[in-house]
Amino acid sequence: MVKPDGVQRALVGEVIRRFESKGFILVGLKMMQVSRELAEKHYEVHKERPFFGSLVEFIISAPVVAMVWEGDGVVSAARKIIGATNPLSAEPGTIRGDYGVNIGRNLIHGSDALETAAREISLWFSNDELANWEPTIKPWLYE
Ligand code: DAT
Ligand code: MG
Repeated sequence: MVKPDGVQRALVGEVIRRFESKGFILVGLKMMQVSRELAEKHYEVHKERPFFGSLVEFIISAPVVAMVWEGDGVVSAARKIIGATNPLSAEPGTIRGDYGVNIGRNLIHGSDALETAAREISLWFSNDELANWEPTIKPWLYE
């Protein structure tokens, strides 16, 4: 999910480009203004953390772009493409490493495990918002 700062900074295309050119397959995409309820549910694991309140306020402060990507190892690969939570520690070449400086403005969210991804996809998307398709170039990406 491209967070409000990524959308405001016109980095949506850059984020999509990185995942597309890696070889992952886009199956869901929407811009949305997140409700407080969805933001709180999404970040439920962090509800006791001191930053929870400001994190929720930030996520609902402006539109985000939610996406679902498919492909071999996509969850762990996406975390690597995204980079460390704190952009100052994130390696150059990662999204956060290249574009961010502040942990509260780290541009993008990525699911951290398969089970989390399943939970988050069902939280953010209905089934009819997800495309079931195979790019014709798939044999050139996957053996
Ligand atoms: P990630 O987004 O890399 O999965 P996380 O799940 O630990 O990181 O935290 C969720 C978000 O909360 C993170 O993207 C930014 C914010 N956050 C995390 N730790 C923070 C901290 N110490 N201070 C302020 N915001 C923090
Ligand atoms: Mg996380």
